Amino acid sequence: MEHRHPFVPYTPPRYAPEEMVRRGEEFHRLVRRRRSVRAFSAEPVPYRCVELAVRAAGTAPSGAHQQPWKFVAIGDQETRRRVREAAEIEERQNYEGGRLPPDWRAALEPIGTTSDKAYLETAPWLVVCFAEKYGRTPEGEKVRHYYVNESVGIACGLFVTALHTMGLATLTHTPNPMAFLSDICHRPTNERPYILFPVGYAAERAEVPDLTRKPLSDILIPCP
Ligand code: IYR
Repeated sequence: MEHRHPFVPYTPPRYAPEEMVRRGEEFHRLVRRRRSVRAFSAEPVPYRCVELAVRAAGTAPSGAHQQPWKFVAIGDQETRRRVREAAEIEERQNYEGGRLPPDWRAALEPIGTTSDKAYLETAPWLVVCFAEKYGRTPEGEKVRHYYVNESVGIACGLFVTALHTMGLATLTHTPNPMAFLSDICHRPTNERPYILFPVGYAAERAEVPDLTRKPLSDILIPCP
């Protein structure tokens, strides 16, 4: 038997053209100030803020509305220490053990990353996003998921933006490989670690590389 959702009216707000532009400019002014941060303050952050960021992430569009994401919030100091330890074991292989291919190393050179991942212990929260490669029916049958990467990527974009709007900092960290996160977070095999986010306030004297963003003309192309 085919199941269809009932359809309900949808009436998003409409704004006058000047107001549309004003709102767009205001949002851009907000998001342009976001930076990936690698130096965090140890100051506690209310769990409520993590909740709100995950709520925002959960509004993302997803393939067949399957919402194939799961966010695990780690606040406990000892667990954060274990994550740091495991991540650094992998990263030492990458940076010092020669596992990073030379072109990848060269691409990272300008941002100055190393195998030291102290921020994984300093930030008061680690939030691990898992992507559900497939789902399960209540009877335990596998359910195929569609566009998992696209869906979870958009959810993570909303997560990052929600944190930024609250004045919090994060970093999209993808320790490679990151299977250890499944063990530490006790996640089942249908869930693949996707991004590890340290969440907190930027350290008082945090510095970020002086990067510039591509001009609009490089990223918006009128179709010829
Ligand atoms: N996962 C490593 C390497 C790394 C890769 C990319 I692409 C970056 O933008 C930054 C780092 C690390 O976290 O150091």
